[in-house]
Amino acid sequence: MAMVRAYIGLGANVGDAKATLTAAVHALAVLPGASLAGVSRLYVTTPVEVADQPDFHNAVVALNVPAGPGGPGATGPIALLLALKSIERTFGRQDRFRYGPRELDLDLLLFGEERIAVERPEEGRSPDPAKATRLLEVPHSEAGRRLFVLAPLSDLAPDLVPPGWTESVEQARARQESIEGASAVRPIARWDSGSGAWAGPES
Ligand code: PH2
Ligand code: MG
Ligand code: MG
Repeated sequence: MAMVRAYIGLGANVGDAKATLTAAVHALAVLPGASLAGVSRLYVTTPVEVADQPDFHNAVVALNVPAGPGGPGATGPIALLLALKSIERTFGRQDRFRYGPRELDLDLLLFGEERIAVERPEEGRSPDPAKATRLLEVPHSEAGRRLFVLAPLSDLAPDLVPPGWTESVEQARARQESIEGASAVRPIARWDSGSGAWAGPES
């Protein structure tokens, strides 16, 4: 089976975010056919879009997954998206307003070299009608403008030029850092693959 490298953005700011993201890494690693290819540092980040909410914990995971095809028993990007939504629900994700606090957010950032813009399948939609019909876009439409995505992604793939981008991840990170300021994302721990956890000064 052909494999593809996917990158998934992880975020949380409700409950024990570090414990949640650690458990989410393990949930991703055991998805059918998937294998863990890398875990970024763990960051504490200043909230964007909606400023009046607790700081987030953010990270990025690299996952090798079956390339496809779709259809029943599917693999591929839509199947992965649905698996991410299912993990979010398992971790008690409540539906709140867009950009608001969340127990766990798993965003499909990149799926190999694929550029995708499709309607979300029924099961992947939000019950909120305002966002239910939003397209699934890969690369994630906002990834290039968010330091909380670019910094951890650059830990794993600094030289990668995602499909449709005109710069590398590290170039985008540096540009976005000059806009948001370096203090917007604070690395607090490195992933230790031996123990399967982030190990940092405070842990
Ligand atoms: N997610 C959002 C909105 N704002 N801010 C930070 N720092 N980190 C996030 O993961 C985040 C956010 C909606 O997905
Ligand atoms: Mg998100
Ligand atoms: Mg999301």
